[in-house]
Amino acid sequence: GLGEHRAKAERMFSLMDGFLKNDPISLQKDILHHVEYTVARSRFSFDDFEAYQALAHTVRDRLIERWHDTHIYFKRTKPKRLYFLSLEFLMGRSLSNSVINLGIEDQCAEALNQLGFEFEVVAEQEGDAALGNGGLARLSACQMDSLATLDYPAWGYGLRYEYGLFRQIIVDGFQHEKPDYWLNFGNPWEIERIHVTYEVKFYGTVEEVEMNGEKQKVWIPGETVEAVAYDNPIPGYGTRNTINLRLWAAKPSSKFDLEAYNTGDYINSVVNRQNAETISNVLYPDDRSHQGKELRLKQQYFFVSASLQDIMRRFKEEHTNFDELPEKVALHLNDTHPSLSIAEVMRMLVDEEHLGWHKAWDIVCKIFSFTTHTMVTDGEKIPVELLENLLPRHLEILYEINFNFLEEMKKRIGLDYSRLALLSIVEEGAMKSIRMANLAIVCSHTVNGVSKLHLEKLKTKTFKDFYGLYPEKFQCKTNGVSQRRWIVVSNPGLRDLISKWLGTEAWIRDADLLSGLRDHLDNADFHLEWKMVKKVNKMRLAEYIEAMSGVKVSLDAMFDVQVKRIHEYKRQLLNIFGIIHRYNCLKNMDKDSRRKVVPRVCIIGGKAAPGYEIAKKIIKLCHAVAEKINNDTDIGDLLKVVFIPDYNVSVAELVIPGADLSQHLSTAGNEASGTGNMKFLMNGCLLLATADGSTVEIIEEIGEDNLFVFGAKVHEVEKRRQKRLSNLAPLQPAKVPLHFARVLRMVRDGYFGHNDYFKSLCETVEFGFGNDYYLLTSDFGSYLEAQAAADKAFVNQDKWTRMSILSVAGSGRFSSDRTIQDYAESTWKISPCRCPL
Ligand code: CJB
Repeated sequence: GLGEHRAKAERMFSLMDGFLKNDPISLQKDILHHVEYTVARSRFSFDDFEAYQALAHTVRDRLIERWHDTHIYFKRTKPKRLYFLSLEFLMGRSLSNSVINLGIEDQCAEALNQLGFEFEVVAEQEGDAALGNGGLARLSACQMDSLATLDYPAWGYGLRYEYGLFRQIIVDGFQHEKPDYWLNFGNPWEIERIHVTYEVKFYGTVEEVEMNGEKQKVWIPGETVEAVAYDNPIPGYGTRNTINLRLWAAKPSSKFDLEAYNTGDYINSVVNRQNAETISNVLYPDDRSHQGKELRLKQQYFFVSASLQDIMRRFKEEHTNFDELPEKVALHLNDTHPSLSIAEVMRMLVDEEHLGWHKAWDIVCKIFSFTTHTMVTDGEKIPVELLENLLPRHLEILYEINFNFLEEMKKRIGLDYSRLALLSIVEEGAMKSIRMANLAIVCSHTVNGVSKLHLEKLKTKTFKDFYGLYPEKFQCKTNGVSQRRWIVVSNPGLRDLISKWLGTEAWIRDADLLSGLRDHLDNADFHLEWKMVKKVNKMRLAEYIEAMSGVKVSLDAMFDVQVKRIHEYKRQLLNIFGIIHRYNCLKNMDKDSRRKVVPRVCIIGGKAAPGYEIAKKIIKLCHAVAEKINNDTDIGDLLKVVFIPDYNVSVAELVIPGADLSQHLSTAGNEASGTGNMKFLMNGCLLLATADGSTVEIIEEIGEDNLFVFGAKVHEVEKRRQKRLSNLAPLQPAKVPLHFARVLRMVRDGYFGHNDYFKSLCETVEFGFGNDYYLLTSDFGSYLEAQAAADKAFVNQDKWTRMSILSVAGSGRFSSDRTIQDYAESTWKISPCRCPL
């Protein structure tokens, strides 16, 4: 039984005791010690939050111990290291995850219990670390978990934003943004390294000097800011390895504005010092568009400069010859955001180490790899004007990289200037700018897409010209998520059930073992337990919904969830239109037919970028529709609509396990991968989705009978867009399906109020206006069919449960462990380096 496996796992983990012991008594002693000496409360009187703080510090001590051992071991064995550079990490909470990865969950629970506390309640006290926007940032977090678990000698580098992603408050159905004061109550999961600091320079001029008879460029910077390291230990599961996520914070440099001090302008110089800190102050909340903001550029360079100084220092401690760099260092660019690294490494090697341009370039091209996360062509650009002022030497270097690249291209493809213009790293035109993606592609040895479909689009559209030149660079590493976070932490009931029926917990390190669940597909007891687990999770979610929104929902209803950032391409609007259509159908039904209807709770959640008007209107529409439907006594439990505010990692941990059905509605060809779909899959929630991004591979894995696929396929989307445009004039309302037209009219005519406000939203799908770029009109029919198929399947609970089991059984491929192993072997060329017990 389960007890046995747990006991075996615990024996394995107890071998990992260090100086600090992990039995309940020792843990309890340490908790009380921290209550008194860290939290400074009396051991006879402390509350849940203080218990959380004390436990967190107790766990932190153990993390530090392992983290130390791991780094000493890496130092001794000098493996090739991976440096994962990302401006965003969505770590969420750390307590449960750490306790599970350390293998001390039961011991901690027992220690707390005897003190009169409950682990679950204590864990709820923790706030989220939300230093990222959405999928890209959460992917980084899952990948860190996998890197640690698989014993890879890796470091994560990022920024320690004082304010993470904004908190979403809903007032009258409108989104408001409030700052995320996540550090206000201290952060036990980080270690401040006051002695690990670097100077980061900005502005100034470039001068040419003579050095050993040669002309050499020197950058004379104008401003200096200090970067201070904050280390966040990342424990692996079932290993002693605990790797580091090093986040930088900006502090005023002691050298800052000495001049002003000396001239006696004391007050002003102190006030000016505050400016330095603004660099790492706040995360930019619009994912996927960071164009032309100086502060954002400053953040990027601050991050890049501090990280690379740290990396080079470590390299130089162990090696003397830069020829060894490619054998010892892999630098990974998580999207284009850290691409300035390329120019910075060149500057370090050429200006500071005097390696000579060609030698430096040769080395640089061997150390970088790049993953792009988007389907759009028009990527990140930095205006030359900004660079010229902020980083003058880097601009020169970028020009030189581009000059050499274009010279090489002329030799390869001839003087085809229109092609050369497309390849160029520098974009000419009204606003001259640096194309970060082109830079990253030219310099990286590998360019990764995040799903097969994404890679295909990169090759044939987005980076077609580059693919022609460097076919071998382009690879696919389909995304994955960590089963530790998305099953073990968030769904303990399912974890126990899986372990019991597989007879092992080994799937927590080897997700492919989940396929073994298929052996029990027809077992009635297994079915019964499976349904119980879902029921309990639905209860948890229902309580949360009632607490957040006051809406009481029936557990017999199908819990239908769409949670993700709000974007037009993700088509939350299609979901809302579907809900309105469902409402219309219910209103027109007689009593008899109504009895056969599957009740639904439609749950939507997600944040809109503060400046994204249409996305904000979608949120308001969702609330307006909910208000109407939820208050219609004629409808009752047959249909409820709920908007979950402030969707974040910890809300996801609650919502995903409680979902029966989840929606992934992006117009095919727009979602590079999607990772939410994988989390729902792992939690036995059925998918209703377009054949986009990684969903295509989910279909491959579980078969199209086990989810509800709808909508235009990628190759059909272009044709339909063309067709749609040819319908433009004269307007042809007859081409719009009747149901769609009716729903649209209701919104437009004010059935849900606020018709003026919703006008521009409606126009996005209307001909002659937004022209329905994302094809809601043409996908609506097949969307409703897929919804009907889901209703039908839900009636047959046996069939539904089978589909649910097959979803989990087929989710192994979507573990980030698989992704990371693939990256390690084929892109980074790093090997596991397991710290001995
Ligand atoms: N992604 O979250 C973001 N932000 C961006 O700026 C660009 C892309 C997402 O990255 C995820 C991880 O690769 C993908 O699964 C998702 O499709 C993509 O939108």
